[in-house]
Amino acid sequence: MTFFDFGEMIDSFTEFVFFGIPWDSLSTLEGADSSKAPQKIREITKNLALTTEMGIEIPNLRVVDVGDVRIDPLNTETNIKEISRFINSIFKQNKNAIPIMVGGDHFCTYPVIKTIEYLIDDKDNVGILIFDAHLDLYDNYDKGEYSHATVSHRIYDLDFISQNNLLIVGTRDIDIPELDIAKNEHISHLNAYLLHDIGVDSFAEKIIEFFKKTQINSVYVSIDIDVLDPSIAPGTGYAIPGGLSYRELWQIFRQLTKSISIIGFDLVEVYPNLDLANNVTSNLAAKLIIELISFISTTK
Ligand SMILES: [Mn+2]
Repeated sequence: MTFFDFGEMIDSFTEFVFFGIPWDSLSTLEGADSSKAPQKIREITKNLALTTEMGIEIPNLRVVDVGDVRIDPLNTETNIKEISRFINSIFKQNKNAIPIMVGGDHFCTYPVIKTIEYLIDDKDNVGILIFDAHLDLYDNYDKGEYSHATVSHRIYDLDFISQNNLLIVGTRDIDIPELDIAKNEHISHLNAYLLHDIGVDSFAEKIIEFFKKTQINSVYVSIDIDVLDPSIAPGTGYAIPGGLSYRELWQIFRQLTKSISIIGFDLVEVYPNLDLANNVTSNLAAKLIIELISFISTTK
């Protein structure tokens, strides 16, 4: 029994559907493997207590774990199709389900958002909020147009995405070509240092204001674990100093869910083989997921 499978199968009462994408082929790191993260993060929940920080009983949250998408490490196009088929089948069983994906490298986010684009009715009111140390805005990287370093650019290229509904938060490791793209296209990002300048409540307010000013009431959230400080999340590919604390991200989630509805989210870039022996990063990931589920559930 893990945190994510207290429901047996998807039915009309299911609120959240949890699944893994064990796909790590489009990372630029050698010798690090995020494909083991979905299973690791499930396992780690067996050691955690059964209430959230606010005292919500986790077994009462209506989450169903439907397993992992079947991945062919060598075939990007096949995987994109398979991910789409997998998500379509979730929505066929319950069209109001909130999908929760655990990667895999950050590229896994792209096929999820691309599929959701076709499944939501009211695209004009939906935005994308990415938590990441990086912009991931390269148009091409060494593996071509599909890479974990190009994922934000591919998302930006989707028809329903523009500079008005895409926000990247927690950035602090930006390359010159990416910064040029962000400037030329007017893509907004909130650097991590700003949080320390203005405090977490104002920082969360800035995120909410960004979406509210274009009448966006629903967002899909993508969390690259490297948005957090590597001192608390060492099991990731690029350990960039100056990241958010667990408490800061938790507080942002708490504030955000009071004003904006979250239609799906993912957590990517956990590399269990780079983690410490006590699995601190997977533990953090499991905790963030369950706390965010409970914030979404109690504000609906
Ligand atoms: Mn990143």
